[in-house]
Amino acid sequence: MPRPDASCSPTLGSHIARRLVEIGVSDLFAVPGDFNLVLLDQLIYHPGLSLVGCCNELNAGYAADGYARSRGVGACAVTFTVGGLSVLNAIAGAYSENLPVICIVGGPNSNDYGTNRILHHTIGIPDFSQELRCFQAVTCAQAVIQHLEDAHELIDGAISTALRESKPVYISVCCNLAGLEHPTFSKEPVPYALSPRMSNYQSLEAAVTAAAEFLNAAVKPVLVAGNKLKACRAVDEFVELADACSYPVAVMPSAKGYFPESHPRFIGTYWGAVSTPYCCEIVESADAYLFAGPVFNDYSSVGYSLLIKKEKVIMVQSERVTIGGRLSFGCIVMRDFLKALAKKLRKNDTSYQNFQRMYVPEGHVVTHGSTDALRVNVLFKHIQEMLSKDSAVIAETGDSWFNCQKLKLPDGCGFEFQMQYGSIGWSVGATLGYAQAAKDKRVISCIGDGSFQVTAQDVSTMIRYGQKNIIFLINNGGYTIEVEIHDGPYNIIKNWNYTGVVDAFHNNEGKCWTAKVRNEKDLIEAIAKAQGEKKDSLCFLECIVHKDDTSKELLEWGSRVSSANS
Ligand code: TPP
Repeated sequence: MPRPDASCSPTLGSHIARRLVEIGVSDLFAVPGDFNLVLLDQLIYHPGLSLVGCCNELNAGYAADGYARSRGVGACAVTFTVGGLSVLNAIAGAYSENLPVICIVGGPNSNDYGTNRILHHTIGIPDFSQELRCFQAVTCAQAVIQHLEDAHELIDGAISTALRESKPVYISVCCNLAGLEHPTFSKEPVPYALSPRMSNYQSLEAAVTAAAEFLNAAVKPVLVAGNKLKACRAVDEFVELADACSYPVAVMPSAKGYFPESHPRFIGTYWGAVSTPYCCEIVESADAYLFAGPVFNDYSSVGYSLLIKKEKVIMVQSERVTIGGRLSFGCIVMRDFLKALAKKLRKNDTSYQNFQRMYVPEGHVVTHGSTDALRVNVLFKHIQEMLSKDSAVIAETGDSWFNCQKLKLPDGCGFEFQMQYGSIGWSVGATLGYAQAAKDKRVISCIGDGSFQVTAQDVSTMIRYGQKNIIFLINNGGYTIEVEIHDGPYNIIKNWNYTGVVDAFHNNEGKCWTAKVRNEKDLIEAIAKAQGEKKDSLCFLECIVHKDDTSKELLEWGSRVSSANS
């Protein structure tokens, strides 16, 4: 395959590559197709950009999502319509999770636009806009590059919108243009900068004064972190605020990992009836609470059963602050607000002292003999012991949500799950992408058997690229989370020989080790091996548990979500 010549002037494709590298992308998750081949040549010619070839586009999209969670931005490249519609679900997930993912599609020849030709890979009608129309619903900006003259502007516009909005964008590049030069893709580095978001000063001052008055008058105030904190780049400012006011601090489930769990005032996850013990009581009995970047959906609100009163709440959203359900201030950047508020709050220890006075028992997992059938809580007790600043946990939709939520994260340990979108199979691609971005961490993924069956293939990509993730495949024989919401015969799945599947992917190329774990003894041995002799291999541990072995939180949550659905 001829590569572009180094002496060549930059092309449309190499301009995109340069921009990706400038914003922090060094791995591109891709599946080739005839509409994107020349584009891929141009992209991977850049020495700073490596191609990670995926088994399918859905996983390439999930990988870009996982990558963006660690690096702040991710990218994938697919081919027209067959690739585009396959990656769509992952891009919708990235939208729901506020992740800037640059989705690049190799599109039709620019000379075919405006004709009534019928192209392959379409549904057989002379309309090339079908893919674009689908992406309009799940991206914050779309650029269809049909001319070289405006390509520079459209590409830069789309990429900067993705970063500003923290949402995915769609860039379609006509296949005949990808390798062409244009003076705007100049060789000289043209600085690429984003204009920062700014608060309206008067609005900010008024909001901070009103919020400080509200909180300083409270006896038992608390702070709660929501999942938009990260997309709003306000995680550090939230911690600063917590240090300044000394209130107890909780996180909503999707914000786990955004606040140091070793912090003396951390009280756990606020998730209504399935919160960390005593956390719900502390939050809901407070006389004032500040939520920073929350999303209250049916899942995070446990079927809309939270007891939050709007008169008591300060709601801080990305550009708006609402106090007590009556005062609402716009044009305020969350980060600016939290930073300014930290300077105005008086320290208030009462609320935290109340919490400390309560007896908060540490749960102790009962072990039942090391050769008895493995129990889920025994499994997670051992996963807990594996965690350090050098690990990151990826939790798939299912009972893993609840079991992983209860893990105590050491400082620096990553934690990711896809709670807003909850598309099963996400974690396989996300693990691939996260591990590619965070080479300093060993990724520990907890994946149910049902979810794994959706996207399993890309474990082979992890092996191909030398990743050393540890995957706990939890084989409980079915869709247990669905069982707890509403049961039926459809929740039972075909049992696979999961280690056999991964051994087949391995095929003696690369480093991979698999084991079946049936009891605590097997588990202890397998973890020791994964962390010792096999520390440089991808380790896949199929943990076989009883089909009804679930967390108590799933039982509670399932019945509440189920009644909200009926
Ligand atoms: N299809 C997609 C793409 N996403 C979904 N969330 C669902 C269907 C519905 N769904 C949610 S969880 C789930 C299903 C089918 C089952 C997950 O089962 P498993 O991965 O085995 O985890 P477990 O509940 O057993 O812990």
